[in-house]
Amino acid sequence: MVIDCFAFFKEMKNKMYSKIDTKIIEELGAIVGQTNVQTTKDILKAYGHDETEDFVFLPEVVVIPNTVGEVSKIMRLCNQQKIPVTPRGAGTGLAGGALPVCGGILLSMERFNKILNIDEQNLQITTETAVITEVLQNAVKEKGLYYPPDPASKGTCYIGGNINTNSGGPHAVKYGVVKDYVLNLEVVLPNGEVIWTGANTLKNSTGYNLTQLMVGSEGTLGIVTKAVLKLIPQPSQSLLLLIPFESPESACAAVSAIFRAGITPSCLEFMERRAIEYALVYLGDMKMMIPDEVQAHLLLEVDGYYIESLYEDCEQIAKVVEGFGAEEILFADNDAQKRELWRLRKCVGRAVKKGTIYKEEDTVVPRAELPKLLKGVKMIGQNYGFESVCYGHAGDGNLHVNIVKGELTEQQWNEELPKAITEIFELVKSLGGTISGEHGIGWVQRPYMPIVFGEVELGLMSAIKNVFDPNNILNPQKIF
Ligand code: 2HG
Ligand code: ZN
Repeated sequence: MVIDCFAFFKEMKNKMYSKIDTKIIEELGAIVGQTNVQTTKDILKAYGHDETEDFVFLPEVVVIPNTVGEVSKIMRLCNQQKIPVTPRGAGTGLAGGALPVCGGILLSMERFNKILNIDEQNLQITTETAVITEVLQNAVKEKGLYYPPDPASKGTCYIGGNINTNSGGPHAVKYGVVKDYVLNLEVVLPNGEVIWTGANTLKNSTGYNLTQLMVGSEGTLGIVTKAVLKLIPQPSQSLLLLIPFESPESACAAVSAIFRAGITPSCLEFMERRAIEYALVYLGDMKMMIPDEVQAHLLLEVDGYYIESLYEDCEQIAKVVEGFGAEEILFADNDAQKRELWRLRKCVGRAVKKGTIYKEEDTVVPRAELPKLLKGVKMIGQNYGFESVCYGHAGDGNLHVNIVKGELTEQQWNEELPKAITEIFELVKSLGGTISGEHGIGWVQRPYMPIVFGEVELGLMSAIKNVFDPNNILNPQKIF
């Protein structure tokens, strides 16, 4: 679905924003070099989407800067001329955060791709923000160090995008999410000012925390150009278990019991049967016999330094899950088996989306509420007649719900489904949860923010946006 711009945005744009004319194009070329200013339709389309459904919004121009000074000059120009700017990393976002919904400039950060320093004494890394997450992880692993946050898209996503959505991934359950590793950020503000938000310290109680305010701000408060991140020592051992259950709800109930037994897995993922079935079809080269009675699996990893204690943990876990009807546990104790199981888990999102019209929800609740959440999602699906495929980071209480259009009519999909999603989010809220655990709000989840925030809270967020970006030129129409 190629949307040049909704009529509403066009009308609003005419009111609020200036059109980009040849003079502006020349000024941009003078800043970044004419070859880094692109206006051909194929380029505009290539940069006009991320991984959110099939949305494509055409920017008026794609600009690819190479230095913080260039970003600063571009923002100063756009702030003066009231031109909207959408910053984009690798475009792996799942909530439309990088969609240029108001046209204007699509600012691609792809050339900010250098690791600047790995400080082995202080266990810190200073990096530009278009470094691929897995590239950064491998660079520090060579020095025996570990940067744990590992979104499923870690092989393509940029660290800058992870910072802007406060990403998580399977290892967050033991090691925390991106915000737990961000110490200091170099940021270009909408008016072109360049700031550093914090200090390269593990502790910091110095005024308001501008660093944490930037983390998760989805490119709406400033453009992150450099980051100083905390590292930890790399664990040397890990074991991976695939635990089958007859009942998805029992699998979810076992999750909090494992923690109450005193075990903190390094990963604890849930996959209902349909999720694995989609993944096996998508991969095509993996054989896995799932007995008919098995309707869900937990994929559980324990890691550390002493293999014996990991085997003891696994014995304890086996006892706990047995009480929830777990069947025979698969032990993956060699790297090849581990790689295969992670390959299966990490492709679920892509597998469900391939060839289906879908909507993706990133629900998160207190861990022990997962069984009620899952039951509620399935009931709402029955009421509205849609298939949902549920999987995700059960250890964090973070359940990804991929809703598949299937046989629904256009009318049901466009008018009834938002009501169903509202019911899912109201259930999440009633369980003490919220509407995004790691994917962010971006463009697609905006309508649901009032379910979890009142006018005062949303008013505070808008006021903060207004302090940073009074002309509303940076990533407009996101979050609110
Ligand atoms: C995951 O945990 C990702 O697999 C979702 O957060 C991936 O939807 C996707 O593509
Ligand atoms: Zn996820």
